[in-house]
Amino acid sequence: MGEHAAFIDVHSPLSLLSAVALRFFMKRCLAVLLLAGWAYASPAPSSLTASTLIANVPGRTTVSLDGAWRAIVDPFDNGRAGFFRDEKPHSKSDRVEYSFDASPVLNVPGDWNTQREQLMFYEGPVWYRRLFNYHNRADKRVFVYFGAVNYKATVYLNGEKLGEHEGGFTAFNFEATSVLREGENSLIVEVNNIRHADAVPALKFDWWNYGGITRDVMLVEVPATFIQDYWVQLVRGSQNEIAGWVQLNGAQPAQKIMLEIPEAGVHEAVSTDGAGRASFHFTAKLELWSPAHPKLYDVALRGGDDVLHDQIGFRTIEVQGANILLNGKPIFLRGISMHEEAPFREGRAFSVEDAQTLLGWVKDLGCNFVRFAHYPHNENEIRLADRLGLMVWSEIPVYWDIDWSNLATLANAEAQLRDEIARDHNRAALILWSMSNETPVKPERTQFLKQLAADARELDSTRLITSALNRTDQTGPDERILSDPLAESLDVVGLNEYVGWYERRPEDADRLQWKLKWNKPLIVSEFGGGAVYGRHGDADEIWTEEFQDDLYQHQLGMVERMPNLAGLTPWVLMDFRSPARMLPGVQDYHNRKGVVSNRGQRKLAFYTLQKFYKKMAEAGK
Ligand code: GCB
Repeated sequence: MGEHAAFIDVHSPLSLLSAVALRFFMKRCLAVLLLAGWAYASPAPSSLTASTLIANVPGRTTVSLDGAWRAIVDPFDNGRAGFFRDEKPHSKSDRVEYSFDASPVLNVPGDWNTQREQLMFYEGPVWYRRLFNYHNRADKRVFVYFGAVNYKATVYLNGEKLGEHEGGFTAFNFEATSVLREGENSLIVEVNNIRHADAVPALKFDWWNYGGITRDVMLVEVPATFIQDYWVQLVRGSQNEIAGWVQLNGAQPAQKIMLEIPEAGVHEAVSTDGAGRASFHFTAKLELWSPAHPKLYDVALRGGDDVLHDQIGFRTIEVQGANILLNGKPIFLRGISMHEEAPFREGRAFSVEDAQTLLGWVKDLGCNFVRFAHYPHNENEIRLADRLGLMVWSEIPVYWDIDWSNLATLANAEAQLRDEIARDHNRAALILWSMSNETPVKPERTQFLKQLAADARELDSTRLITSALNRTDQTGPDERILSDPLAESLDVVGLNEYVGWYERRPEDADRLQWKLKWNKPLIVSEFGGGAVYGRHGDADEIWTEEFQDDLYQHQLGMVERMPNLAGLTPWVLMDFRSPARMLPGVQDYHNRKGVVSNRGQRKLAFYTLQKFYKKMAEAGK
């Protein structure tokens, strides 16, 4: 008997009753679901609310809470009964069955998987505690800010719950002002990385499910009324008109705000309304940001007691037929896909040094573009891309199959998209928001993704919308058409294809002809094959560098012939950990499609791609 059948013993009268009750209950559920499905089929309900994220934390007064946190691994989730109280026995007869003080530490930022061998495969709750001293300052408000926690975080300060956050790759903050104590404070976070069918991503994905507080944690100190967010960008299509807004948060929402870009002679005064909001629109003579000239301006915003500086670049990004135009001129995106995986030590990448190494390799390849797969990456990476002149594709983890008909899942994806945009909307490097990766074509999925695309356009009218698609139709033995109906809602079409790896032979790429149903720019957002660094053999011997290199040579010949090709981001910069890649001696739980190994060694395909990009750059692409 299967283990599931053991749950209901239909021979006992009580169980029979419960089985009938269960069936009745399931019928009711089905009716509710059908109704919900009907409601869902009519205009998709957007659950977008304003983001509460504080923008530009690197430009604010912060106190770092990084470092060693006490951590209790709690596989049965017993801690919910009260770990957040951080109790200690008051007498020698007191029974308290946990102790943060006596528990070992985990470093923050950092995933737990690579910090303790026993936790490599762990999925479940871990309770983190950080004690810190704080001295209250009059007129200041304080927020606890998390760069990212995978996947769910429940945050408590001094025994009080501050809030919950879902989504492993977006930043969030909770106000702590009224809960902070003079002197010692106890911050406790329950982190749970368990996978759920209705989550984003859902149950299966091809990367390690690193758990933990994976990015920086800090206290952000702001004045009683402060500048929460602002938008300072060129109007789409214009090279000298800046339009945007500023949003205050606090009891004195109506203020005079100064927006200054001293180097461009900009000194604009605006007044916020009763909701703390002001819009502006003015002209300025600017040096435009581009890969060849990644110019950033110091932008200062002053309002009430708040003064904030940011480094912002100005550029336009548009499409015209099959072309992507940067600053009004067609540009070819010479890119590579990458995970947020740490070079050399493995685990989640988080630091400035990680970003410098990874993006250094991207630059060495001759790229002007990078795809941050498959979720929003840390702020260090995007800020460095701004400085290095690398254009960026950023995506949310709507990956493979998820629970498309579930409204809560849609709300979750929308919140992740909103917060991704909230953090990065002033970065010149960011040119493309991607809604999804390799999602199966069906009506409920297309409706879900169209809703996300509409949200992204509502939140950001200046950037381009894309998605990595992979459904193609055969129109002849060597002819394919990309016909996913989602493409209709995109500015730029992404295509993942694995000719020579998951299907056919590498040399078949020489004969394949591709067609696109829409006259839109196409980015080949993935192709590739696996190779173990240092393994050599003939070009037809799988897992060798020669095999991967040969595949790249055939692929590059093919993609060059593709209609509307505006860029490519082969899969992938560096080998990365994945639970789905088990072959001993070859994969050992790593996806080996990197052109660089996880030890930083360059495979043959690295040089082939580098040569191709050099040729493209010389041809003015
Ligand atoms: C894909 C996915 C990517 C995988 C890759 C692979 O299509 O988008 O996440 O890692 O293929 O290696 O199979």
